[in-house]
Amino acid sequence: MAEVKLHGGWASPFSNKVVWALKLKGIPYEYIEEDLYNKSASLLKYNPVHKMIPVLVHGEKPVFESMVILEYIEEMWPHNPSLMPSDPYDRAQARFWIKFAEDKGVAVWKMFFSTGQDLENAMKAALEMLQTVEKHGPGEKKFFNGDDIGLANLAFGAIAYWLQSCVYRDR
Ligand SMILES: N[C@@H](CCC(=O)N[C@@H](CS)C(=O)NCC(=O)O)C(=O)O
Repeated sequence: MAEVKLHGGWASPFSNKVVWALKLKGIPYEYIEEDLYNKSASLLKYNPVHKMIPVLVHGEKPVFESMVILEYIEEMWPHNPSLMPSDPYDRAQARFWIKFAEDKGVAVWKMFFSTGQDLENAMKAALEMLQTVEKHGPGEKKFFNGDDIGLANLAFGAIAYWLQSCVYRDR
């Protein structure tokens, strides 16, 4: 198997999503912790467009954008376990919730960096997002994919990662 490397950052939920997918599938990889104030030459070489983590390098081929990386991992190593349902309708549902997490999860991040009315708005949006998942999400199912963990869970896992960090805000 071509060598797999991940340029990431411990605090980044985007980076952790990729770590979780690689671990779930048991794919061996080399992890390179990036200092975002002093990015490595490799990171700048592999992600010249956004210069951001995470970047997965498979062989010498870089893949960036966390959800694009997760889809790449799923397509490259589809088994052990599969992280997308096999049924096309269920796949569409999973993709909907992934997009929802991507679009709405940012409200949680905004709670870190805003004050006053902006903070109020971010808190309201974050609460609405969580209530929507509670009302329309997996419900009694264990995971979005039913009994099996999937990419939608990893997308929301990143939000949970932010939320646990929010606990420390202003302490
Ligand atoms: N949409 C991107 C977001 C990645 C992102 O925001 N990465 C941050 C760390 S959490 C980063 O590399 N920031 C460095 C910078 O902006 O220069 C993804 O999903 O991968």
